[in-house]
Amino acid sequence: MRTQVVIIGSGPSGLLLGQLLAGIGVDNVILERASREHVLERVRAGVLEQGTVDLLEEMGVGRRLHADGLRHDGISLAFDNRLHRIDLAGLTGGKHVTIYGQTEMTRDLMEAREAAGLPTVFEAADVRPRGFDGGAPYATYEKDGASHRIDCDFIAGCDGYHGISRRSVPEAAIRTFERQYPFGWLGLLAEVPPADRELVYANHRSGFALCSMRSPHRSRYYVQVPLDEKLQDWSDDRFWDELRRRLPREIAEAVTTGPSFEKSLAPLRSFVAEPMRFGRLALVGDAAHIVPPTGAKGLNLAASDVRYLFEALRELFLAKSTAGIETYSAKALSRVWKAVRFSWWMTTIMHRFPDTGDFGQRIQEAELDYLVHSLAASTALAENYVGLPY
Ligand code: FAS
Ligand code: PHB
Repeated sequence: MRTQVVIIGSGPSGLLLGQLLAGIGVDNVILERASREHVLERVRAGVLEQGTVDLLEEMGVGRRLHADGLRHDGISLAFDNRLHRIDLAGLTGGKHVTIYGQTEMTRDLMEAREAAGLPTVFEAADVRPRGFDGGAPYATYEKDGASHRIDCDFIAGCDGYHGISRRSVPEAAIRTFERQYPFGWLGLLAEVPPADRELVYANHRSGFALCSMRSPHRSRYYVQVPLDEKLQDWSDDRFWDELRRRLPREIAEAVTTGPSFEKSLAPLRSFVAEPMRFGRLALVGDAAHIVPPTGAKGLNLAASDVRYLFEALRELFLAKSTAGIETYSAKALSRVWKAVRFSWWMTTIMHRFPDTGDFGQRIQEAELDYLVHSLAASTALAENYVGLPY
């Protein structure tokens, strides 16, 4: 079999890229390790930058997003039992974010791909990108007891942090940068109305908490937990008590509790692999970088990588020029590192670190006090949160 681009992974990166390439007549096949159902049931991100929304609209996949997405012009930071609103729109000349679950976005993209009759191989086992350091890349995989090969002109590694693409690059050709945080996030989804109109990020002596949402009837909450925490030790009641303990009274009293229908534990790390291209293989999204979800950047960074790689591949296939793919990595990394910095910074000021000490605690309190009372500091937070320009 032959195609122009093999895409490894059917998450947001792979689906966004596949849809854009098909739109300019570039054939592509997605090879996905998991089943269609498994990909669709994963609960992850919830905040879309305007650039990500624009991308979905450009590819004609914005109908449900417009109907169900919630426009948010601000967020609140909570500490010392007080709430401080950051006026995102007012501080950025009207920019905002849209609340729309990654699960819904993945469904929209998958249904659009299927409606266009574009091929995705689900439950493709042992996918391997090969020959990408030369001019004849191809991918192999196992399916239904048979081995398969797809020859192509380019391979997009959209297979996430645990994928095969980054691990297929010779160790000497890649450099990684990592910071692991000494805590994780325990997340819960419940069919209850949100505690506030907008998101609330709370810094409390017991730890960080986040009040988010998916719709006016579905709430998404997180609490910071130690790394060795066990999901089975967290009943719903324990979660609700701990969440409310960490919130200012006015928000805690507004929390509607109810049975959770999803609970998950995620470790937090910052990770970047450089470069993001190796011959005819490019790394995209979580395959190349991971950010702590505090700044709501992971999914949005995947979308900006896709935008850069799509422009590069359009040049390659339509203008027969390799200039775009040669600059893809530098362009993408410039924006990646700014988002990695912001996510690291927001994580350090909003979480309790075990080794902070008294001095560190006072510094964090001064940072927060300065942040919410300085126009310059609030503007810096706002312009990063809504998304820096591409
Ligand atoms: P993904 O990991 O989403 O997709 C990779 C795909 O490749 C998957 O479908 C996987 O099955 C497939 N795959 C993996 N290995 C393969 C192989 N060998 N062969 C074939 N296919 C393979 N971001 C935010 O902005 N806000 C959040 O709140 C947030 N919460 C998160 C919570 C969790 C638990 C996790 C893990 C991530 C979270 N993220 C969040 C980040 C997340 O949204 C990612 O940024 C986003 O999914 C990136 O999309 P992809 O790059 O497509 O990677
Ligand atoms: C979410 O709703 O899942 C969410 C929102 C904001 C974040 C992280 C996660 O910073």
